[in-house]
Amino acid sequence: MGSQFSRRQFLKVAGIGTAGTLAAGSGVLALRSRFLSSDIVASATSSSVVPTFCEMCFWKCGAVAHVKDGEVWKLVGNPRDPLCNGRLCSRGTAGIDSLYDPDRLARPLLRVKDRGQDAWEAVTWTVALDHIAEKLQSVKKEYGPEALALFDHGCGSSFWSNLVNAFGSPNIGQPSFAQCRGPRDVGFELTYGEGVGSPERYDVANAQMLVLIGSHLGENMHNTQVQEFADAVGQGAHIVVVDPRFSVAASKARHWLPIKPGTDLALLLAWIHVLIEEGLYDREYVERYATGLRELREEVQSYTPEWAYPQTGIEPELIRMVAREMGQHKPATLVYPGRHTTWYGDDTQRSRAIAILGALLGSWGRKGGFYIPTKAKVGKYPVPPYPVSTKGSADGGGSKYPFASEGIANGLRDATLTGSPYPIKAWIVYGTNLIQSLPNPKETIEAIQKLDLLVTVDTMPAEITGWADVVLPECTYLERYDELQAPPFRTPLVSLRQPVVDPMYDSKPGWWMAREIGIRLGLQAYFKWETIEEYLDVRLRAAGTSLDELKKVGTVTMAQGPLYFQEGQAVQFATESGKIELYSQTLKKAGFDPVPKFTPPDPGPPGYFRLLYGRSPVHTFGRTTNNKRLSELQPENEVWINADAAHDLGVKDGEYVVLVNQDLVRSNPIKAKVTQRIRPECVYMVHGFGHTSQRLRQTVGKGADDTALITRYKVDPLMGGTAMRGNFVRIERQEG
Ligand SMILES: Nc1nc2c(c(=O)[nH]1)N[C@H]1C(S)=C(S)[C@@H](COP(=O)(O)OP(=O)(O)OC[C@H]3O[C@@H](n4cnc5c(=O)[nH]c(N)nc54)[C@H](O)[C@@H]3O)O[C@H]1N2
Ligand SMILES: Nc1nc2c(c(=O)[nH]1)N[C@H]1C(S)=C(S)[C@@H](COP(=O)(O)OP(=O)(O)OC[C@H]3O[C@@H](n4cnc5c(=O)[nH]c(N)nc54)[C@H](O)[C@@H]3O)O[C@H]1N2
Ligand code: SF4
Ligand SMILES: [Mo]
Repeated sequence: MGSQFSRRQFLKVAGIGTAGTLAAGSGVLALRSRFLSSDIVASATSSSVVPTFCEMCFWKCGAVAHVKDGEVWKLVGNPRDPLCNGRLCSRGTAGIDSLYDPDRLARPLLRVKDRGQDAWEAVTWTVALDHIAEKLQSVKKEYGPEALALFDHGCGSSFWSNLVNAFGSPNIGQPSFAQCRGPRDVGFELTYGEGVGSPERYDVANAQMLVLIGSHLGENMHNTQVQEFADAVGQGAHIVVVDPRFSVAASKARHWLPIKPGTDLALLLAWIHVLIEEGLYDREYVERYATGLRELREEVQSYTPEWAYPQTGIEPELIRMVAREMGQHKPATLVYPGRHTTWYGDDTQRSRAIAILGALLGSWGRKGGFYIPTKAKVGKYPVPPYPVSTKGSADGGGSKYPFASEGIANGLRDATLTGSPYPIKAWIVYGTNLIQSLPNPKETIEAIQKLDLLVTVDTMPAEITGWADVVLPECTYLERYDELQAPPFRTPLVSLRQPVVDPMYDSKPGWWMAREIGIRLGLQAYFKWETIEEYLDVRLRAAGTSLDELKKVGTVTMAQGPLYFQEGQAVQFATESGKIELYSQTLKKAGFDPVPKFTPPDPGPPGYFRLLYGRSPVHTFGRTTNNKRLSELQPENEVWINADAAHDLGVKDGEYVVLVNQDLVRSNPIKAKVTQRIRPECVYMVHGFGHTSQRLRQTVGKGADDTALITRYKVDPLMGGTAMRGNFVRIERQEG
């Protein structure tokens, strides 16, 4: 894995301008060889080389910090860590500028005026934490413990969920579920009895054919996946990209299928049809492991490539050709399920169609498809059982949205707004900027106005902190211990985050805050550890390592389990039937389509363009746009407009335009990128710009915010996810 891979390929696939990026990572290779020969990594206190792991995005690559006179001057990849193979992306190396960002939150703040007005009093930690504990007690007394909700994202979440569960509330939601990977996970759970995990069990490195449905690998920069993608490209893998936009990935592909937005399910159903009708599926595999082929076949009978053509705009011959190629390369054909899948409202069903295709191709549990991951056996620190809520969760999971397998952040927002099924009166928001991550920010603000308490824990003055009653400044990932990182992966691993330098200003680690609040609420039994070192060491010893060892090496890997099914191996799937469910009785019983059905998307008003959004390789959402180095690489986003459409409007490449959505919300001026590389009925922009927080001085006002334009969203009836690609904008030229 990663062996064929060169940095040049990485940059090519990453599709980023070379000048700045090379500067950001130029030391990587030289340093890597030095590491491998000497293999000396010393501890935080005694030396200037300290291993930890990255938090510039959620891949959590092992990083090594070089410190001189108490200052971090270089971050590189930890060669021991299989999540990065010794290489960080440009965001990872730029972590230094997040540590030294002059706009960081420095001390605890209490609001002194109305919510949303930028008026604060700096207070001591004791005052802030006492205030929070008092408020939480009074909320509990009046409304019950369930009136507290947690919104969270990132590595330190577990300390906060421990606090909220111990308090007696089941209400926890992460935008990384119902605004992100939720539909995919649920679609796969319904089909295989389990999801694809994170990092995903995609065997990209060994895929002979890779079909990307939207997923813009190379712009979406999850490290090892992009490395493997570069390898696969280098080894001549057959790449197919389905995207209304000619993405970086599309530029590496044999076929680019410029699909009409929102019609992927029609294409997937046609592929299923061809695989079955032409007998291209893996008969033996399907017979052994799957159930429901006959019913599936009946359901997809009419979904011919000719039927799919007017829906998708993809020629029937091409649909057939790709299906046959899939059949040729099976089981090493990876129809890639993506990650951000909350698109059009039929998202769980679209993901299920991808799961069904994978089963027909025999790729689950097979080389070049979906490998079997293993997790390091890190122990749990013992806590007493959590109180069980008689009210159940307020987010609609398990009831209104029967198949949600994690908390639904927008469901908690709805409950706060409506008081139904019961009132929610306090929010703790840890490491998520809800104003930019939940659609229709107006609703988020209205919900906040119903609260008795909003606590935000952040490193930066993100928009959400501006609405808080109490702002708690967390020190950055380079200044703290944190939760251990032991994800299911090809090679089981465990990584340690440890302080590289002391916390700046009056900032503190999140684990410390959660514990301090817990103690004030009488919940010390749930935070029994005296020190964080003890907490970590107890857990690491269960995995056969120790805090001392990890402080030196950062990442430890364990023995790999079997990656693929053995020939003819019996497998019990965690579905109702114990088999892969091509036709889902579970869905049928619950009143949903047992095989996905296609509904054409709403075309939008005339004169309007469908608003699409995605990632920049050098930014993570809106959380890095204030980072000096990354902001220099990309200070603002641009809007991709089809050249013919732009010509009709008289819009020139590079000119600033304003986007006005169907509900008359206007964007900041945004630079037009006039190009043939996007279909004419849509426009595209990178998410995470157009910040409104005046305290984010590097980035405020630069570029436009897609979230503000996403005033409408459909909710996935199976799991509650918010589909965000049903908004339309017209393009207004600027005077002068
Ligand atoms: N650099 C960087 N990398 C990241 C992140 C980041 O912030 N920065 N975030 C990470 C996270 S949390 C996630 S979830 C992932 C998200 O990354 P992905 O899962 O790859 O995101 P998508 O939304 O699937 O991909 C956006 C692409 O979908 C295309 N698209 C839009 N509409 C349609 C359609 O109707 N059909 C098809 N076929 N394509 C369409 C767009 O043109 C765009 O190319 O990225 C991860 N990686
Ligand atoms: N319109 C639109 N909405 C989207 C998306 C989109 O593409 N478009 N993408 C969706 C997806 S895929 C996802 S995963 C979600 C992600 O959405 P979020 O979970 O909101 O993720 P971020 O935008 O990374 O927000 C991170 C917040 O954490 C703060 N932070 C950074 N480091 C730390 C730290 O060490 N400690 C603490 N306490 N805080 C820290 C940052 O300052 C920022 O305020 O958004 C979803 N929402
Ligand atoms: S992919 Fe980049 S930003 Fe994400 S954890 Fe790895 S190095 Fe950090
Ligand atoms: Mo995501």
